[in-house]
Amino acid sequence: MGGAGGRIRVVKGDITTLAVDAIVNAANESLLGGGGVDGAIHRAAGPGLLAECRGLYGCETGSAKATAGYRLPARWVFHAVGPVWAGGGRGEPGLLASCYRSCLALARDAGARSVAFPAISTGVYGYPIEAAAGIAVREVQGFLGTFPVPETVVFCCFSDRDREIYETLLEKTDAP
Ligand code: AR6
Repeated sequence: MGGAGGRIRVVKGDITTLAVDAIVNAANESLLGGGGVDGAIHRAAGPGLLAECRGLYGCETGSAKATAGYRLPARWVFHAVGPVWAGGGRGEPGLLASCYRSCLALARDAGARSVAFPAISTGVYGYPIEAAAGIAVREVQGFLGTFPVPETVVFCCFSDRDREIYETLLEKTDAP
């Protein structure tokens, strides 16, 4: 679905199956695994991923660190730590935006041409999906408008409802 000159797509499915250069993980500060998309990525990538993560010594909320993809189709995993939703008054929007920018900068610096994002913070961490998707779309469009790499970004949604929210946002922000 359109956006930033056709460089943004929305899909519904399991991010671990996507044949993109990099997938983003919605991790926690320990970077040592968990549930949700984090659990799925570690299961699909195999034990090499956890071993590499142990050497990263965690990651601050609002930032991201890169590893290899191991058994995943993706060459890299960018482990982003989104904020826990606490009502919106504790800097959550800025921290979430910073996650997206950090991952996009990792993609640019690694030369990752395609990157897929899950809806960071909107599961266990409780960030309302409409607000989180708005931040995701704004940050990705801003970055793609500034840098040629990554060439394409995929928003990988886990439900039809989430997919519709992203598609509606992208239709609204599409250039006429
Ligand atoms: N592919 C794509 N999206 C997925 C998948 C998948 N395989 N599985 C879940 N989602 P969450 P968070 C969606 O809870 O809110 C972990 O324990 C899910 O439906 O995975 O950032 C970490 O270790 C939701 O839309 O991440 C942290 O402790 C989105 O991914 C904590 O959860 C994010 O949900 C992070 O919480």
